[in-house]
Amino acid sequence: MVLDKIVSALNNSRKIAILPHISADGDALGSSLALALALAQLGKSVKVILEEDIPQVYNFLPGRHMSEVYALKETSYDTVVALDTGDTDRLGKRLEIFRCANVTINIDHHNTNSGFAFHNYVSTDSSAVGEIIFSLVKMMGVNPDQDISTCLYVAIITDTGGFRYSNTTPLTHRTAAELIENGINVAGISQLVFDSTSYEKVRLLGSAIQALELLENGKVALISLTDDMLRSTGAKEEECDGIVNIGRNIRGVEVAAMLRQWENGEIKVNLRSSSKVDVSAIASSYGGGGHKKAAGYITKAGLDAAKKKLLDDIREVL
Ligand SMILES: [Mn+2]
Repeated sequence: MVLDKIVSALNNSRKIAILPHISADGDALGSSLALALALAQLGKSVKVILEEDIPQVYNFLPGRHMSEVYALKETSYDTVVALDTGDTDRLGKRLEIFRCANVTINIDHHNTNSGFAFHNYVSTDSSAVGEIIFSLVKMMGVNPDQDISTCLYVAIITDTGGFRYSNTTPLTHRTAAELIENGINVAGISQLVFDSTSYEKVRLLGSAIQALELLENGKVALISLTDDMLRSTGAKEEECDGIVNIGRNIRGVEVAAMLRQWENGEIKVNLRSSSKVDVSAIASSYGGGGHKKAAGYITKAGLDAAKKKLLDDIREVL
């Protein structure tokens, strides 16, 4: 089985790099830090290498001292593990580290995963990569302590929206139950992850709601976030995270989209589906990817053109 091979590959490595995807979210970060903490217990030299700083909301995660932002310094690792990463584009500049490793491992749950490593374990039934890492850590012979459990719990609650999304399974709850048995602070973690917002983000939410367009007889909700909106509210880029859900939560909406125009002109598109529409198929047609109900892509088209093309794509599948 692939996971057994991954365990022996990790056992045979001395120096390991763990790479979560760019714009790392709770699952990518929590899984990466949990695996790093477990490997450190086995005496491995291990680092989590990030594309950007850890978003403020995750600044409480245990094991964050084992992470650093990639600075093109070091590329020599025996083994590199990509987590929650659908394809090599999602590694950004760190693709260099990946390319230079002797052994490469890809552990993921996106149905669009391209199988880009030597060892590929892609479990689309897993709610979060954190759920996979929980099994892996135990297979490695490490007992998840409170720190590892906290990281994995964050991974799972963020990818399931607090056990609300359709990816939540009996195993998700069983895993969470074991993590709680390991002594984590459920209320404390939930508050930090879900119920703690900066004033600037609240202001950004206000302008996002103002900008929301309801189209196709209320079946499509679209939000465009401009630099101007970020500047005037003082919100940070990372605080755009989750804003797409405002549209998705409107009764009758089947597909919600958030278009975020970056300074370099590129547009990041986040898609959510609350119906049978498979948004990962739309994202894949632009070279992006994700899950059936949550996906994304980046396009170089202008904002108006990107919007028009996306609406055409959605209309076709509605
Ligand atoms: Mn994930």
